[in-house]
Amino acid sequence: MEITALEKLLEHYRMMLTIREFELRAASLYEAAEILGFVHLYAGEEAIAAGVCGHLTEKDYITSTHRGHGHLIAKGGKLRLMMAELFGKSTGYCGGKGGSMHICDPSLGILGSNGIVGAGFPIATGAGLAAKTYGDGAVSVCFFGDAASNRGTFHESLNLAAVWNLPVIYVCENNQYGISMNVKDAMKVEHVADRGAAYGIKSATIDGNDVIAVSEAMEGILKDVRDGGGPFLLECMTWRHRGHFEGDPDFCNDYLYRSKEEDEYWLARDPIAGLRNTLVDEYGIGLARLDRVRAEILRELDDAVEFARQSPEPDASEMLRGVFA
Ligand SMILES: Cc1ncc(C[n+]2csc(CCOP(=O)(O)OP(=O)(O)O)c2C)c(N)n1
Ligand SMILES: [Mg+2]
Repeated sequence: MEITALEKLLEHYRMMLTIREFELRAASLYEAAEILGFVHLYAGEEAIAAGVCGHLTEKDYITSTHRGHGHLIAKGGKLRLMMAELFGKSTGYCGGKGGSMHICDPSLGILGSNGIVGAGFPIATGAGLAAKTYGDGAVSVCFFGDAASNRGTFHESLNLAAVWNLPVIYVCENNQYGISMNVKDAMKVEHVADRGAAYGIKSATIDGNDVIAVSEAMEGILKDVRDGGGPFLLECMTWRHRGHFEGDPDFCNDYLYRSKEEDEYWLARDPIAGLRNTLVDEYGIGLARLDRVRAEILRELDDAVEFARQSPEPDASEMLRGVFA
């Protein structure tokens, strides 16, 4: 059955809000010390994960980053298992040994988040090589940040993907900062997408806070890549709403490295508020209906948190399992 444009937008809305509410819940649980370790939140960048993953199937691969919750949820990651992993519980995706930055689920094509910046490039490129070798029509998507494009793995991977004509889409989430460093201080070209030309890779820069723009761009790119057109570098301009990590003193209106002006400029372009306005103004969707969506999401999150709280800690005997030396 053909899915209508409105149904698609409502799906995007539900997905983006699920990610946002998951992140806000994670933030408060972190503050309450129920979640430990490093947590980097994706709030503000939801349109990219939703717009990109909305077109992928389970046989397609993604690699994610340290800011990965949104990618995983959009690719079908289970909230209960994700939350339990954040809690470090044995029922989590990695048995509680990975935490926020190492969740993976190969059965969903999620080849892993990664605490090592730029580590996803060779993994996604290898998955693209596998897909091409098997001829199974799968595509590999590599999410990465602006700062990660300064790593050698970016350049080596894009070059190989171009030379081997691999079905890989490199999706840059340009939130304009690598921790506290502005992208302008870290690279001389204006856009990460400019770097595609050096390797003979098609590229584009789009508004990463507009889920419709991301989804439309992705639709065309995916068709071309699946038809054997080779890799693509898609740069999505965006903004993280919170600090680099939970506990970053820049957050809470301290503006230690980002200015109040740029923060306000981007907060006014919140991807979820933008889509909400479109749904209400252009499609006549009532606010009550959107509120019901939110209430359902919050109930799902309550369930995930309760599941995580009730789950047992990993047994000490688990400590060395899966460790290679
Ligand atoms: C190889 C490596 N170098 C440095 C770090 C420390 N580090 C963690 S996140 C980060 C910045 C990443 O910025 P970007 O790629 O733009 O992603 P964002 O955090 O903005 O989403 C750095 C330098 C790391 N984890 N791995
Ligand atoms: Mg960045």
